Amino acid sequence: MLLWCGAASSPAPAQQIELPWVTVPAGSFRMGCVPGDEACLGSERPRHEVTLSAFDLMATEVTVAQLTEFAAAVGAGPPPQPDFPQAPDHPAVHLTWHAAAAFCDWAGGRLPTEAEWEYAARAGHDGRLFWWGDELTRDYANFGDVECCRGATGGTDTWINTAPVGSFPPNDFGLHDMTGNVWEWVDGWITIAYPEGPRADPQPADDGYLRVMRGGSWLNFPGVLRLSVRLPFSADGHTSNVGARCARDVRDLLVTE
Ligand SMILES: [Ca+2]
Ligand SMILES: [Ca+2]
Repeated sequence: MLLWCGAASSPAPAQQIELPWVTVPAGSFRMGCVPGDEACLGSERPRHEVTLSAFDLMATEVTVAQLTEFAAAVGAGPPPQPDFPQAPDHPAVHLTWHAAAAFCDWAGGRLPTEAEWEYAARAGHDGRLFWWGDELTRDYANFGDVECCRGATGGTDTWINTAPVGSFPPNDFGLHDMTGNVWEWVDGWITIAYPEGPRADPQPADDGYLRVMRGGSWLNFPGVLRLSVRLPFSADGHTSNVGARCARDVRDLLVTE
């Protein structure tokens, strides 16, 4: 099956799998580089107002255990392994965009839009480089050495490679590892810049050349861990620091009188 190395159609209908869904509340935020961010790139501009409806997002990255269950259910064969050991509660890696999208589809969800991802990652803290403040710290995230590109440890971060998901405190929406551990695929394609002006529930570009990953990883130096960073990457690319997290539309609430 081509699932692990290239494009594949949705392999099976949605299955019953227990995923740690969190409902992200509706709200507005400022998307893009925060003021004073000297590392800001053109693709992160202009900073603009975005209003979003509520949606569900996984509290953690997709795990090795979850991906293994998916692979077995759809007969995809074992997922690619990195060259370091991973326990079942570590984040799945070596996911192509297509494999990530197929997993989320199978699980009854979808990949988050970039706006959903950044809104969820900021968790109500506009104007900061990270949800907890402006300083990247190993008390909140698993990331790499200051010199590109190798893993590093310190403080709460005792992992050279991937850490078990949820090893660090959640943000104020209850989401773990939005910064660091593994990059996370989002829906849509990279653009050279954001459109001007406020937007409501923006849908991603539906055509393009490269897909987008967000959040940085265990391998990356601090500059690319900033919440506004958009990393372009081939949809067929897969490396040992690329994973995913699924979103889904909020289920209709049962209304009672
Ligand atoms: Ca580390
Ligand atoms: Ca992550």
